[in-house]
Amino acid sequence: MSLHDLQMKIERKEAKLAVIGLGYVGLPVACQFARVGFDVLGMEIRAERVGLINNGISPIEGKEPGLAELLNQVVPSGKFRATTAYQELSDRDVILLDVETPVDENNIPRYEALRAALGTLGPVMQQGALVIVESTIAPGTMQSLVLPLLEESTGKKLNQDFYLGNCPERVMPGKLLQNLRTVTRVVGGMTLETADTMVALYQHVVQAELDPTDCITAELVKTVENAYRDVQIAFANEVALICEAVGGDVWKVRDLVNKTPYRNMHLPGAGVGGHCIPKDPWLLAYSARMEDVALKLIPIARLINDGMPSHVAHLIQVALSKMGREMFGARVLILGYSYLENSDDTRNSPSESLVNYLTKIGAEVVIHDPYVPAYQGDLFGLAENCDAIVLMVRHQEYLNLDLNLIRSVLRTAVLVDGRGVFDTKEVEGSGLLYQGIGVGINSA
Ligand code: SAJ
Repeated sequence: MSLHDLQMKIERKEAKLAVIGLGYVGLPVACQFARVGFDVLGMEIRAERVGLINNGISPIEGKEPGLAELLNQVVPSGKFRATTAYQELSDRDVILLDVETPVDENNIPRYEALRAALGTLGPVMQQGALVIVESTIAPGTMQSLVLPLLEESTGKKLNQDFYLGNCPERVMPGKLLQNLRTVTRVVGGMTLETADTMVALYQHVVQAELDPTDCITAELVKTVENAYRDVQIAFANEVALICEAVGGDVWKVRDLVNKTPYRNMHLPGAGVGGHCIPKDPWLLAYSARMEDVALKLIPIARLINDGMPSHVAHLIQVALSKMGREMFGARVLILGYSYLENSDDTRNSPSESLVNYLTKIGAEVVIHDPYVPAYQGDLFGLAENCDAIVLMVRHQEYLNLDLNLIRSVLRTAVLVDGRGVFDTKEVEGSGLLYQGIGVGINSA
């Protein structure tokens, strides 16, 4: 099939789609295309996940508005079904890859899932199919890994027997369906004609701008947009450390700096977690390293942000010592275990790092998080006989805490604020000692 014929089929929604990888990206993507009328086959290696999905049950944890309901529409309608059998890909016109692309402890990309998907797709892929990688990958991966693997596993030639592109996902847990609909997409094709055909596909589900370009640009845009955010957060964190040292208040400083035109100082805090920001800068840095470009800013920003949980541990130690207590044997209540406010997602959570630090130095840790089932206990009950309460995530439930009640149940009256949630004077007024990210002693 020619690219033109494929584009016609796509425009008529007659093209048969497949999504490989039914995780927090692939599943909503599959549902969105099925919702607008495409025949979508979901490919997933976890059989239990396939079973749940084919019974209209979403395996995605957490609140994803509309996803469970949408799944319950598209499965009974026959527009979407999941399978573990790769052979069923043989009649698919367009195949989207939404598999994990993590980095390892040395910050090297791990493409096992991507290689496996391409290796099993190859032998069954039909003539004239379009393959689109939506996973976030290091710039250059389409050319250096995806293309050769596909040509090898299919025995076919690019732009003669199949077409190839990269359209990085831009989803955020808690807003998966909304982001897929409303966030612009960079649509990278191995040829501009391929990019145009991809635009014809995404136009059916994306109500925002679609920017056709080449693959290297698409790979760069996704990793750069997240490295940009990471560096911005690291700058805010470094300013917070300065403010602590010189007796400033970073939250006031930030508000006033951002009144200056063209400034957008980000929020300092107890750390940077999640599935994107901690990983994508390393994907970008990997490509630079492969070309012997020595980076400084992007790696050091990662180290600054990864250092924030241990800085919170330091603030706890400082506060406890002011109250004549050691960290060893102290009982510390952590407020918030997810990586993001009002979310149950705990991936790469800064709180997990803090808990490890505190446990290592002999403190006893108690955790509360209204969104994470394992930690949904009674906050005030948990605070009893604690020597410090530490705010790590600005969940809405914590924004108006009864500080007097907290004071009355704590054994030692220490509050450590990792996200600039509390007013220092209010905290001190309730008899608690305040210690917080970016707030110097004199300014407290
Ligand atoms: N954080 C700060 N200071 C800030 C912003 C965030 O410390 O100023 C921390 C958060 O507490 C969290 C981590 O960084 O631990 C990540 O927060 P995030 O708001 O970036 O949320 P993510 O990780 O879900 O980021 C995703 C990204 N989207 C994609 O990769 C497609 C990111 O590019 C988006 O900017 C973000 O969602 C969003 O806000 O939409």
